[in-house]
Amino acid sequence: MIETVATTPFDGQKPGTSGLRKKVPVFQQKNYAENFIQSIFDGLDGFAGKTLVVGGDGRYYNREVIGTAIRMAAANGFGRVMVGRDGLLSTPAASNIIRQYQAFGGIVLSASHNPGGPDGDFGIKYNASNGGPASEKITDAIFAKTKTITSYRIERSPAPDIGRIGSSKLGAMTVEVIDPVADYAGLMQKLFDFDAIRALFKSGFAMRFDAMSAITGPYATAILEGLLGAAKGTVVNGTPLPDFGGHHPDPNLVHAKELYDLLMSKDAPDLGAASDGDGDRNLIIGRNQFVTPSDSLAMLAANARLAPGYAKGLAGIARSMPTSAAADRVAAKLGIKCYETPTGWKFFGNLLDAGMATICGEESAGTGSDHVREKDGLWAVLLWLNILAKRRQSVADIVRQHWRDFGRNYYSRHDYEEVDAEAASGLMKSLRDRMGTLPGSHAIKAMDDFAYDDPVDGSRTEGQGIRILFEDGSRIVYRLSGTGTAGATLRVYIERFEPDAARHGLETQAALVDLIALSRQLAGIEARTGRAQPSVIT
Ligand code: G16
Repeated sequence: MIETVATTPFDGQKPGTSGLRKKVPVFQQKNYAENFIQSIFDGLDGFAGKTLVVGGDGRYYNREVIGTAIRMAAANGFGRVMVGRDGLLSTPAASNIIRQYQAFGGIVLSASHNPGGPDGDFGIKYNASNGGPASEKITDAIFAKTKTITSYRIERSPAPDIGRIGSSKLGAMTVEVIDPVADYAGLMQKLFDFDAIRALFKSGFAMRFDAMSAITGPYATAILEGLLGAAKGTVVNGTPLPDFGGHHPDPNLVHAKELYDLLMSKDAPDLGAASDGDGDRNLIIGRNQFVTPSDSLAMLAANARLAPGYAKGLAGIARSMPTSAAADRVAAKLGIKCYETPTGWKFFGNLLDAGMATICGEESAGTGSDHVREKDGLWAVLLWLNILAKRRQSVADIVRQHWRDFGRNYYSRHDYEEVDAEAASGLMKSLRDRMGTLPGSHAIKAMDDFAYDDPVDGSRTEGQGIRILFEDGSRIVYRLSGTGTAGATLRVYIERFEPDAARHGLETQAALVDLIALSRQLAGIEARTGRAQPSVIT
């Protein structure tokens, strides 16, 4: 029986960089999740009888909202819901399922790398039929619906048991509970040389994969330890927990410090890797060699042909604007285009759909390709393994050689988290106001507020971050995060290119010291936010 429940709009249900992300207690308010899910359906057209994929990263409150989403999908006329067993699907696996089964779209429950638990974060995101995060056109339509909603539709009967694989009915709709790992593992086997990677592990290659008590545990265990023969215990923190074991499932040098310390120690394995809450980010560390996400994108692109799935070469590379220009140098050498998009994986979708780019990446620990329409943590790890299996060199040797061939982009991101939102927007405004006057001073060549004209659909996206470009090619970028749930997070991206191989061995913060000081001075960060130091440096 379908019930129509009267409701009133909530303020602030505007999807950010990647869906709607809020604290769990916000989502737990009566009708809050229901309003947003109904607004998603109301913002879409033509899904009657079609398939919706539903899954999440297993964080606290996942199961409850999965049940609600299934009941609402039934009441709104979907023909079938495909849901991962126990409501689990990594973000890239959800993207794959949407594509593989030609679903109408998908609802992905995740707040990615943000902490979980009763006081942690939660999120809901809609992905379209290409498997990618909804375009701004769709998220704008959804947001408009959240402001005028008066009722939502829900099936009265409870959702079926999602703990067991199989098919059942809810009203007129079929609910299909699927193995969350199988199709994804099949896709990986098509892209990579599993025999070569198996031989690498057989030769004694040692690795540690930290799943951070999040979604990639089952995927990494099945693929690395199961299909590829990595030693038992290669995957650590492999059981997804609703609160991620009380940790912050963000694979960076702050939150994956234990892994970093191991890789810098005398007991280091050959490779250390980690993924985040929903499995789309990655961290790559070789023995004594951290690889920045921007460098990783460039190195994966430069070596992609070693993997069967990319043997024909790349159509193009795409990176988000704040990501370093290391990938641009690879594209230039390969004679292909490098596209510069705003932050947000959704901006890669059109380029991938149009066959203009094959590999994409972001400084925020995301890399991926046209195999799905999300970034993909385990994919990046497997491509690194494929490259290592073919080149039989250490990560450090591959990195150094890459810098010798292409030059090194010293690069760092400084985050000032949870600062006062008004102070942060005041800081951005003041930079914008000085756009005409700063160039000429401090060896600044140009300054702009990044805007993107999508070459496929012609749409224009403005106000995507303030870029200060220096005469020697260095760069400082300021933007406000679109994924935080408390106050504002100011991100400052600092980059300097070093062509001279004799100067490639500097410590990153030391190599950027002058630019870092200038980044604080130009924006008046301490005066405006009260922060003398960033909260996180990556
Ligand atoms: C999301 C987006 C990414 C973006 C990242 C950080 O990732 O999909 O494209 O780079 O947020 O965005 P911001 O700088 O606005 O916080 P995820 O892994 O959180 O879904």
